[in-house]
Amino acid sequence: MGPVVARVGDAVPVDLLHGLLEHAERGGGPEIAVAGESCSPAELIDRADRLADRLMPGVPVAVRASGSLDTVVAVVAALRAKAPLVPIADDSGASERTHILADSGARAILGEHGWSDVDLPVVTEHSGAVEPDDGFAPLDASLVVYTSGTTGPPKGVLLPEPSIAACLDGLRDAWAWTPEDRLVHGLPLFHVHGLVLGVIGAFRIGCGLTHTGRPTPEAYAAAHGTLYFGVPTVWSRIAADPASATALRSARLLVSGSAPLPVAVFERLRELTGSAPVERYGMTETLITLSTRADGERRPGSVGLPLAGVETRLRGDDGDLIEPDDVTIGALEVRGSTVGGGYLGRPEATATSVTADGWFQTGDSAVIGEDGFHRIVGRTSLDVIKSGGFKVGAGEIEAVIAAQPGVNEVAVVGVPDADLGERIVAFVVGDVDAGRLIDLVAETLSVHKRPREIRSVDALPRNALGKVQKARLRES
Ligand code: MCA
Ligand code: AMP
Repeated sequence: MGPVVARVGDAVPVDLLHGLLEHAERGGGPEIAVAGESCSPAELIDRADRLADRLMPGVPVAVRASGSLDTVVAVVAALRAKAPLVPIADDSGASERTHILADSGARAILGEHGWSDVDLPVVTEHSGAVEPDDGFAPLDASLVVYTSGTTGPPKGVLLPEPSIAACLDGLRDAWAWTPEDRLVHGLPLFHVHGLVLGVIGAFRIGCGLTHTGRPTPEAYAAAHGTLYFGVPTVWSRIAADPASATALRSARLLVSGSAPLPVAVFERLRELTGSAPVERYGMTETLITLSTRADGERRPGSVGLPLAGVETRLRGDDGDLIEPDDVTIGALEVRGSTVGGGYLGRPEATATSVTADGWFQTGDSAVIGEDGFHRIVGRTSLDVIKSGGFKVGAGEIEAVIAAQPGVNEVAVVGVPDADLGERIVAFVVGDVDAGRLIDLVAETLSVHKRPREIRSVDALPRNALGKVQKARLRES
């Protein structure tokens, strides 16, 4: 498969890999460096196309998404072959990956994965192939990204090419993102932030990319980029390390997202790096919808304005829409070209996620100013936890812990935490070994979903109807 380069002005969307393909065709272009390994755009396309030739359009394949060049090759290969890619967390436990592989219908895994419990065919650059399959309805999505909800196991979100293209083009505009940039981050490649913005974004724009491996302050400082992405936990660790933070003074733009950036971290970063960070907001289901702009005001505590092609509105508790007044809190609804294709195989969940007139209900509470700036003020459900920028459903963890002998009752909440934003805490009634329970969640779901703390309690606080009062647990 040779590089086929769509040109600006062709029917939208041009290839998601537009910028990378242009470099590969011409030769040269910026280095792609991932956790210490590097290659040129042409070398990357060459490797990816060897793998892509073994895949089939519309037939989903999975990858164990680690922060490695092999994962980036798999991402590019799947996009080249138009095979929907299902990224699976590198630190996933057995039950979570079994669920995702079965639910997504992935036919193969790209690259050697080292998971002894997984027996799907393996396709590499040099061996294996996805076989034609009679009667299979091809999936129309570039990615299927799994995300937690309030209850049940994670759901697969279909992300078609036009939604991804619209999101990245909106960000290009908001952040004045150009091929002259060098993007630096160390985010996981199994979520939208690191994968869509942090890899496909760089390749659509055609800028250089350094993935640092673990996103430590020292690694960010050593990378010499112009554009940096991080979750608030990463930024707060950088803000607490003045030597690393001041090394970012030469960067053009520092971008935070995936969870609220504390105002104190925003101010400290501005002081140490000489520039105020840009904050943007999004969801796996809608991709990025709001951002402050490189050429506009960067207001602490604000996620700015809708991207091109996106509209927002607020709905009050009484069901009526709220006029932007900078004060009244409402449930945030969004619609527009970045919104994805719904949940794979879950028509009911897809239908209930949108209003009758087609707006996606984010589950976040927000305030909108008369100037159009948005502030995210919380979530409508305490059963969705954001820890280190990872979204975790309380119900997933409760189900694992409740099944253990000795556990009579359990409730999981996100407790405010200076480093992680929220720290996952399980309140357990019963006779349990706390360390064992933590390990069990890590081995069953994923390491990043493990509770950081187990608190033994005599009883869970309940209201008159018998419902656990999670707000009281959160404050206890
Ligand atoms: C600790 N470890 C364990 C256990 N405890 N391993 C097994 N069992 C245990 N019980 C190991 C871990 O594997 C890891 O090993 C090491 O201890 C440290 O882990 P941890 O403490 O969890 O890491 P951390 O330093 O607290 O992580 C902070 C982080 C991380 C790096 C900021 O939270 C992170 O990468 N967050 C990014 C989340 C993100 O990208 N979200 C985007 C989704 P080792 O050292 O070997 O690894 S949101 C999204 O996409 C939307 C669209 C949006 O808006 O962006
Ligand atoms: P995910 O489902 O993992 O894509 O996470 C999406 C959720 O992350 C949103 O619904 C918000 O709750 C949260 N989020 C993302 N960006 C921000 C931000 N800048 N400020 C506050 N919350 C955010």
